[in-house]
Amino acid sequence: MIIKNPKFTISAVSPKQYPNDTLPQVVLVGKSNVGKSSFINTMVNRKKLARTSSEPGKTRQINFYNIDDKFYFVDLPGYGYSKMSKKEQIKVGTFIEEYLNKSQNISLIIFLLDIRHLPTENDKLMYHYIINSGRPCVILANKADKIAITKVEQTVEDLQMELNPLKDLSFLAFSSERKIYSESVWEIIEKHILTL
Ligand SMILES: Nc1nc2c(ncn2[C@@H]2O[C@H](COP(=O)(O)OP(=O)(O)OP(=O)(O)O)[C@@H](O)[C@H]2O)c(=O)[nH]1
Ligand SMILES: [Mg+2]
Repeated sequence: MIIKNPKFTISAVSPKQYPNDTLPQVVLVGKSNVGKSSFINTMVNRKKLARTSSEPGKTRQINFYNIDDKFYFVDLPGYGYSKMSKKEQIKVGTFIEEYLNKSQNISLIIFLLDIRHLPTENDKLMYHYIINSGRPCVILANKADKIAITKVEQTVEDLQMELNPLKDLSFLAFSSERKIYSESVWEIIEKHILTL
């Protein structure tokens, strides 16, 4: 295991520039407030590396975090934040699309859903975009701490039936509050960054 060491060396790359190296990029996508920035903080054991907020729309730019010179976590803004002006929503949408279309080094897309809610129309658009792009993807049903632990497995399965009835993608529960889920996600990340 190469990255289960909690003492990462982490640096943030200027959000306006895509890194021009060939390190693999592990990118977080999902609607606003679903927990993308918190996911990064949890995985690297830092409370305030990626900025989070209980208000949707916290992340407005693309942030790259260099993890030990092994790979980047890429924190994207969320989509579907209705309080954002139309102009800003379009700007954010363009950011996301441009990055996903142009980056040559994406080794894994981590797509976050909220375990408590059925996928939104925007989630479905994102799902189809990812499938059509052919990029590797894992889907996490986040905020699993918000439902009874006995219901987690069935709920994840229900979400998968809704979005991916062919079951050709991995669906896993996740929670930034509960460490128990991060182990299997690290395994998936490692597998993908090693095979790029
Ligand atoms: N209970 C619980 N709360 C969570 C979890 N993950 C994130 N949150 C909370 O959800 C809120 C939004 O989290 P962020 O990480 O800022 O969400 P984001 O997807 O980065 O949001 P944008 O930057 O707006 O796209 C914060 O109040 C977090 O503390 C989780 O697993 N469980
Ligand atoms: Mg964020």
